[in-house]
Amino acid sequence: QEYVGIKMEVVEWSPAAKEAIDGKVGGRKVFLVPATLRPETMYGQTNCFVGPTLKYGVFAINDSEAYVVSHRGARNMAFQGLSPTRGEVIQLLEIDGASIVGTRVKAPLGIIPEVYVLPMESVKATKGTGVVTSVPSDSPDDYITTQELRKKAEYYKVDPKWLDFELIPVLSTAKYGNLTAIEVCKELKIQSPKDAKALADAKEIAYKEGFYGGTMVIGDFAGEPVQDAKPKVRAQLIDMGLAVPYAEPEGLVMSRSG
Ligand code: ZZB
Repeated sequence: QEYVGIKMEVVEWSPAAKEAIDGKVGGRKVFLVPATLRPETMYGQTNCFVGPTLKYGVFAINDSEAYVVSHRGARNMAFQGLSPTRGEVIQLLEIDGASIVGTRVKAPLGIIPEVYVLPMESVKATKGTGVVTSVPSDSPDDYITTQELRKKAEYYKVDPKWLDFELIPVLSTAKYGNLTAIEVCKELKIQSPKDAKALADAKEIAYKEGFYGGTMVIGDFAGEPVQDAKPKVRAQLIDMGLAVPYAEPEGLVMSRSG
């Protein structure tokens, strides 16, 4: 799978992360790096997600930058030019997902320029980098999870102010209008992140409708079909140094080597 890794630069660490990281990154800029297949939706980022029970590492990419990703993500990156020595990772420290929550990061191309890191229990350690950027206008998982966090902020240990945002229309489709995720969740009557099966269906529907039937309503390619805008936004992000190409090895290779 050809993802893009979005470089979400840390602006302010949560107190727990600050304590863990202090003195260990050697002056490097640190980025959370979610893998996405939907670069054209980056205008609508409202937050970032990590798995609260997952382990992450802060990995040196070179002398000036470090990325927060899963160990698996870092290992893949090390074979794609994203490490000082090919195939070798340099982990500066390990950190729990739960401690990263509350960190403030930049959202490249985002209408909301800085967003918070929030917990999402369904983040898979076995996919991408284990970090996810959230676009609740177009991703049913992101929409339902942010709604759930709002309802039970105390339980999830999140400050309601981290969720103080509105959805941003990014693309419009004839069938669902310009907030596809809300409409698809309504249609499938999805109430909770625990409706995993329905959410998987919703993702499929939202993805297809957006890609084949969507028109951009924001950004440099407003008015263009999503299919045309997607590679252009991707290239723009990479050219601006705001993202890096990130490929996921397929099937056999990964299942054999872990
Ligand atoms: C931003 C975004 C905007 C995404 C959207 C989707 C949508 P796929 O097709 O199943 O591979 N993702 C990435 N890594 C993980 C992970 N470890 N655990 C859970 N979710 C993850 O899905 C790729 C998408 O799943 C990625 O693209 C990422 O969210 C999420 F409007 O990034 B996406 C209808 C989907 N819309």
